[in-house]
Amino acid sequence: MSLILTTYDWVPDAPRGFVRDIRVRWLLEELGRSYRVETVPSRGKTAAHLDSQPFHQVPFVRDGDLTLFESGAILLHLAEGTGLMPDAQRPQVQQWLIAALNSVEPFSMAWIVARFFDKDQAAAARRELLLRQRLGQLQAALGDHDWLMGGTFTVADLLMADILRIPAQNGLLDDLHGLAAYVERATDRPAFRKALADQMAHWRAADDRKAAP
Ligand SMILES: N[C@@H](CCC(=O)N[C@@H](CS)C(=O)NCC(=O)O)C(=O)O
Repeated sequence: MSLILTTYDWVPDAPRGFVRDIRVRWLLEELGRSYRVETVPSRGKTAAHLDSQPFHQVPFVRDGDLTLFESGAILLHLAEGTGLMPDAQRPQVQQWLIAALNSVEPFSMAWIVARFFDKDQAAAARRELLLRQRLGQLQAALGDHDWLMGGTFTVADLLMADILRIPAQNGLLDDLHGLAAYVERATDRPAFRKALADQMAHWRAADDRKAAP
């Protein structure tokens, strides 16, 4: 059965390519699962939206009778029983996926908010130091391996790499060659490229709808 992925009906330029439905699109492409996209209004948020996502955020999915929000929970659900979460490594994959969400993304988000939203240079510098420390630790943990599980790309890599995209694009991995190569390796995968192209096409179609008389 086709899965329904819900994202916003429109967003401004800056978050395009980074709205978190990209993670779900990416995994669905990796798995070769078909899906269709529905939208909720980004402005004038609705009660119906709140029924599926209690924080009025995206993404959320409907998979048969199941409605799920939180990108991490969606990824865990979809990866279950697939090669992206091999049975023998399931606890460690879950560990790394939660580390991405809980030990890396909050540091990245705190820096993003200080730098790009609050435009508070002093706070951004402090947040950047803390984020750089976390990124260095992550690179050390990755060591010489291609992926967090060693030789196998898993859903934990998908999420970790997605979280690292904004720091990478803003130069924070320039001195962390191993981690930079890791992000490049992940985002060079055809499934990521397709997911990104599809998300960008979604926003272009949204612009066209807005411009239509
Ligand atoms: N922890 C949530 C975060 C979701 C989230 O922050 N979504 C953003 C789009 S990428 C959003 O909906 N922002 C609007 C808002 O927070 O009101 C998840 O991973 O699904």
